[in-house]
Amino acid sequence: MLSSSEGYVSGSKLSAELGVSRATVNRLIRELIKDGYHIEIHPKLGYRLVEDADLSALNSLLKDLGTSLRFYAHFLPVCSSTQDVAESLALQGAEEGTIVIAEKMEQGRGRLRRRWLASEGGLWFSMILRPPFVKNLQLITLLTGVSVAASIRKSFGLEARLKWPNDVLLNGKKVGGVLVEGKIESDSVHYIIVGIGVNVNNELPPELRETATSIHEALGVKAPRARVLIAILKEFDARYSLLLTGKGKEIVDEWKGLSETLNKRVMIITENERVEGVALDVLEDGTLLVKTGEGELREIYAGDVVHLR
Ligand code: BT5
Repeated sequence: MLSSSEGYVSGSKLSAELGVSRATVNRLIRELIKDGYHIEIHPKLGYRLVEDADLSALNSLLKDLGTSLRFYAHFLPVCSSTQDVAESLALQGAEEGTIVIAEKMEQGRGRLRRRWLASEGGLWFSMILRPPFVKNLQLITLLTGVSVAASIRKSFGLEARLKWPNDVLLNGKKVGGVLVEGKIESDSVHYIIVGIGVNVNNELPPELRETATSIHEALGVKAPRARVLIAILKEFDARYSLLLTGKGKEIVDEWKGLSETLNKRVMIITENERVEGVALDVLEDGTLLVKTGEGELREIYAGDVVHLR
């Protein structure tokens, strides 16, 4: 009701149409606000949904998310790459759960220093982690992708899927990407920076229109970014706990259930070669298993996947 009306909707109208008391309306509105919806409350006029508020006032929402990780956000109207800002904070000792979020990035990046285009209206953020061990860190990429896909599914009912290793897809096009960087020495992790980019309400530049999409494009209306962010953080928190407690298999199983890559003919482009075959499985450490035309089984640790059909 709020999203289909331009202005305020009165508490009495909401309570009459929903068949619940005014007190229940009030409680539900406060729950929506906690979930990241920006709703203005006017003592006489009622409630108004602000379509996509800016992200500068996030910390009041992050305070009591009930997650194991404690999140704290630094908001920047513009920056080079949130990865770089987060890294310098990590080097200064910033705690696990520190987030750097930008309205737009001038030097956003993907893997292998590729460009990530990040204009206003999207969700671009980096999060500092300090996991206590080095084992299975590759799973952080997979668990982040699963968290983004799960958030989009639960928040908007859209069928987000995953492409190995780090793409989130909607209708076969890229809606989000994950970049995991970090500093690790022998057996200790100094920090990990998880970068997450989701096209929410940002306009896609012409060169991406064939291959990329946004939540706005898929939904037909603008989506509240704070809502998307909070959903991602909650989903991430739950799965990061799985990783820390040795339950990586659950992450991989969930990833497989959302995968668009498995059982497809794929071409894998790695640093030194191209491998063509069928994507058979993802192993417990996140490695992709491919069966080539010659019947050979290959384990792929890193690379780009092209879905052939
Ligand atoms: C990724 O790399 O998909 C990781 C993207 C991570 C972005 C986040 S945003 C917050 C944080 N700060 C940063 O500076 N980065 C992280 P990769 O798999 O290498 O894909 C890169 C490719 O995606 C590019 O070569 C383009 O083809 C395409 N691309 C660029 N911008 C895009 C966009 N906005 N939406 C969809 N595709 C895009």
